[in-house]
Amino acid sequence: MSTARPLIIGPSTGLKAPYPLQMEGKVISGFGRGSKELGIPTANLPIDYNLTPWIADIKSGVYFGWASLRLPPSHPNQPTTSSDTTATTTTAPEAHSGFSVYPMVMSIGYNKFYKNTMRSAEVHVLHEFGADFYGVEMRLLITGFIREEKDYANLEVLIEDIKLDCDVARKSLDREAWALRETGRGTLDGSWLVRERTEQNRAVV
Ligand code: ADP
Ligand code: RBF
Ligand code: MG
Repeated sequence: MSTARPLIIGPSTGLKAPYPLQMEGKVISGFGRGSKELGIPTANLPIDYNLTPWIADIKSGVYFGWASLRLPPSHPNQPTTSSDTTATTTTAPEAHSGFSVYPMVMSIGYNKFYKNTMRSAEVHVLHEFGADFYGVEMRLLITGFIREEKDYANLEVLIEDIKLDCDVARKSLDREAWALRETGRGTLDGSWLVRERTEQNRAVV
């Protein structure tokens, strides 16, 4: 058993500095360790120290927040072409950029359990998808830190801890000051997640 830890992170009044942190990129292949088979697929993002300088200084561990995905029309979960109403209700009606918003939990670190030598950023989106979304644009609004990265005696206890992280993320985000204004359920500004194009993209076009 893992030791008891709080199910809610952060004050009910809202995020604390330095949050929110933003990150974006296209989903890449990870280590192929079969996270999916474990029931915890993680969408990996490249770490770019130029675009997100803060990532060099941030401590390794588990973070939570909101993710947006620009799923192609062919994807079964694309809100405008499918019967997936969950995504539609969490997306701003005025957001026509094609991004859908979901809660997420993520790991930034070396995966002590696997003794990686390179830092990775991997996101478990708290939603069931009908198909993979490799190559898709993902944006993250990181709202807080859950816990430090740990080593584990075996895979079972790692998975148990990750499931608890998912509960913590869901519960913590399910408060007015932490839920997105774009979902109609909160006051947190998530406009960056769904907007058409970021300043960074604009600069390279
Ligand atoms: P990899 O080692 O390539 O990252 P994973 O087993 O971690 O493989 O699976 C990750 C892939 O699964 C993601 O890139 C994405 O395409 C897909 N996927 C499906 N559902 C989810 C989800 N809820 N969260 C994250 N990725 C998901
Ligand atoms: N790996 C670790 O070695 N230690 C951890 O504490 C750890 N925590 C994680 C928490 C979350 C929410 C997620 C999504 C992943 C975490 N990982 C951790 C990474 C995990 O090892 C990785 O997803 C597996 O390698 C499965 O491929
Ligand atoms: Mg992965």
